[in-house]
Amino acid sequence: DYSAKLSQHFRDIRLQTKKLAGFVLETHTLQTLTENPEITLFDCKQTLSLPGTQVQQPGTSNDATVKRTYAETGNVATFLREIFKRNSVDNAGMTLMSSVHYGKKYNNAMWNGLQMIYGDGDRELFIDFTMGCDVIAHELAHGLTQYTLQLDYDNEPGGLNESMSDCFGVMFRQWRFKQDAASADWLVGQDILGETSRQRGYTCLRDMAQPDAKHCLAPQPLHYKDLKPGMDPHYTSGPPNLAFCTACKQIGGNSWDTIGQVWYHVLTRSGLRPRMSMKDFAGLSREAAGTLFGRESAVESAVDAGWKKVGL
Ligand code: ASN
Ligand code: ZN
Repeated sequence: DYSAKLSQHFRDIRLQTKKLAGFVLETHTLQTLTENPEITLFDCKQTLSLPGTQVQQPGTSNDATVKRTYAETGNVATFLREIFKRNSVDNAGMTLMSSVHYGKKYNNAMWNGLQMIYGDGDRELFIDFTMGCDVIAHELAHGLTQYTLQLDYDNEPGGLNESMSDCFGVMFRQWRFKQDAASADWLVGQDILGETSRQRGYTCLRDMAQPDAKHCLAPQPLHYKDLKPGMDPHYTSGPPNLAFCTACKQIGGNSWDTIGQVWYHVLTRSGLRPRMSMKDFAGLSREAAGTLFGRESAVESAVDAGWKKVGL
């Protein structure tokens, strides 16, 4: 059954990824990357039981949430394939599975190690979480991290894990709406705030350009030195989010063609590094920028400036 399948999955995941790494390397040049992976949709019908009832033909469903989630998940798969030459989150064509209408007025969305899960929101704090295409990409990016660095979900690796999801989430939204890094808003979760949140002056969940701003429902610290052990990963992702955003804005143009490629390189070419520190990531991204764009290139100095801004 589902929960047995899930715990088995967690037991096997590191081993699986090691095997997968070999498989992916061998087959990499054979992959045509012309097609997206299969995308499946399940309806929890306001219950907490997973995965729920599978929806046939989700692309033409009368349920706007189902239809939107199917389409947006496909767009994220296209983004991964076209921009990063990646075949689904595991780079081996894994089916992307989503459950919508999870629970009653459920105020969250998540990746549980196997699939995406979306609540409808209580309409006060949040609305339907599938309304945010950056939210959808954020959850899928947790899958991406799971099949690459496998960052733990505490302290510095946890902050990096959350930051990866915000970076790829926002990058996806910018790609989707063809926005320039220099003029984009860098808000996370701007499309999922409820009426009460808006009335109280909040405009987003997080702001990667100003992580500590008053308009953030979940404000974050700006500097690495402000991080302490035991803090929530959604809080400690502030400094790496600001580093990424600063670097992207300094270069301008398509975030996904420049700094995004650097971040992806570190994420996918550093092996399994569950305990990676922020300092490690900063060093590896400076190196990757030099490798991909040249030593003393504009991209390398932008990455350097980003990390310096947050004290790394
Ligand atoms: N929406 C949250 C996230 O994806 C759920 C969680 O706390 N893990 O980060
Ligand atoms: Zn997350």
